[in-house]
Amino acid sequence: VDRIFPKEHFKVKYAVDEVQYFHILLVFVSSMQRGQNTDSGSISREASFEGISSFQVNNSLLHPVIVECRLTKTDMELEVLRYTNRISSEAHKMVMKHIKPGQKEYEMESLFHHYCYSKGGMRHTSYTCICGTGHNSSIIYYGHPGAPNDKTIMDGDICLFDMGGEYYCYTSDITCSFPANGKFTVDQRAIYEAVLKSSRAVMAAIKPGVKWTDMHRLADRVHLEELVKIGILNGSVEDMMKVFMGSVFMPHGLGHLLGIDVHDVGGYPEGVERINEPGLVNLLMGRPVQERMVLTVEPGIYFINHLLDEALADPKQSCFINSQVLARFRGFGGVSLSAKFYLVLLFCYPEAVALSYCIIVQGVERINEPGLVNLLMGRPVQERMVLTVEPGIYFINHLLDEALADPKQSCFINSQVLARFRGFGGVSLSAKFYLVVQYTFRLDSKDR
Ligand SMILES: [Mn+2]
Repeated sequence: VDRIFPKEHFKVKYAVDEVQYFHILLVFVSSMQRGQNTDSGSISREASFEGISSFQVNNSLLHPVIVECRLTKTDMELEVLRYTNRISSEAHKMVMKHIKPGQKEYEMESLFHHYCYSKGGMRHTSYTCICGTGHNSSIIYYGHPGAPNDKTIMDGDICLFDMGGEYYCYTSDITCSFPANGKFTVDQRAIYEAVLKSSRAVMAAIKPGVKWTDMHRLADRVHLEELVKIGILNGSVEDMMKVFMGSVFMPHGLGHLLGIDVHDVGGYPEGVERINEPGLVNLLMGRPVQERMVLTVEPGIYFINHLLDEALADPKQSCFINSQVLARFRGFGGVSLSAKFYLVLLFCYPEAVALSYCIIVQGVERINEPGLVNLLMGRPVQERMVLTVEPGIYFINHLLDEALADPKQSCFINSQVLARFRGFGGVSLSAKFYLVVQYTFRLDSKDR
């Protein structure tokens, strides 16, 4: 840190009533909180610091209040969310322009990141990019470390790219489906049109007061009607709804709250129960739609082998399936489209984790003097250790000020010459250094 800003600076920047430096926090904070995320089930990390045990702590009071604050957005929050969505949309378009069969899925992920960061200053994405092509587009959370977008994109593949950039914690979540070679097959177009239709039906029906669960069912209904037209299903859509046919093709929820988290909090406050039926059980929000909520509308139709097999094995569902036509869609993948929805249209506690990399082995004490106290290794150098050598000289204002204020140090300083170096910055160089069996190798400069 070059400058330690006064408290007033943070008061204005974060619009808060009270600011305290960390070392004062101990005597300042009187209550902390924790709470459960209704989506992940995780318990939020509780604030803690040395000495917290000497305070009376209520750790349940604040959570529901913060959740409600995050549920509906202020005008300024909406502005940031519009920004993240605009840049992410442009990034998706850029990816579409550059895709060619023969490339790897991760090249598309990388392009998306590059656009978001270079054009939008968005260093992070809201979640791991999902770049499913071909059959991978039916894998709902494809792209995770076990399936890291590493397939070669083939001619004829349908792509389902679900990616969103994040700006100052504010997220976006955009899904596009399109053919890799730029030309829909007849079947791809039919499924795409079916999903587009459900998306539009929901967008037309959504308004303050409607139940989000009803919107999910509406999307299911449109999908089933369209799948009948395509010939994959036959019979009464009403009867299909009774046996949850919709969830065979859209196992996830229609959409979710969006904000400081991509699956934002507040979907199931106390008193709102999750509906325990296929599909709907995965809906991340169960409450009525309100003004200033931000929701994603992202219906999809997927051909997921194990779900299709289950449906075919269940007489209550298989009676609606035309298995010959369905066979044509095995391996098809999936199509999903998302539209962001603001009804007209908190607090950000990013988990700032201070990592301390102290390698302290039993018996090796850290030397408690300025500079040396920050040395990350205190033991003698040994063979086969790998160490960096990275000295630097920096002109850090508050450190220089401290030195000038301390007679023991200031007596050595030529303050006139030093003044010239204020604002200079710093210089550091690093060399990697190995001690291998008594020999010291200094790497060539090209290897630095
Ligand atoms: Mn989503």
